[in-house]
Amino acid sequence: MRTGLTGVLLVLAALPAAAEVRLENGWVRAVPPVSDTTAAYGRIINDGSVAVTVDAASVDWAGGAMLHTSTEAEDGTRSMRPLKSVTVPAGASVTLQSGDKHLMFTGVDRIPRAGESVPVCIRVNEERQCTDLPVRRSAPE
Ligand SMILES: [Cu+2]
Repeated sequence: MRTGLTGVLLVLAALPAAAEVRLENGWVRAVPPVSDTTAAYGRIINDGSVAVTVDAASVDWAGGAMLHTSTEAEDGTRSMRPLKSVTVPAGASVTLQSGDKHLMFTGVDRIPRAGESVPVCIRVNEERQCTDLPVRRSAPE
């Protein structure tokens, strides 16, 4: 019995655990209520020993959630485009920030207000990971 349990624990330990991935300083931007899109930012940290891929996002308070990146053309105009995935190497991090990679939410039914917190899920190595993020007007210091 005891040996069996140890075996199971060893197998679990060998899996690339999504729990080793965390979002530091995550936040959702508070936007005017006339808007129906907003974005989330933060630093995805991979404390594990294998690279992880984030390839989807989902929330229950918006029609769409996706990974986006923002690029600046030579004439200074900015545009956003969907990103298929973001890979975070083992022991490294990727920062989602304004003007760069971010989580984009479209078709938001009710724009979350500053001071609230809303659940945001990302798919890390095929596994959904959810966390409550604070809604703020600007990035945390
Ligand atoms: Cu975007």
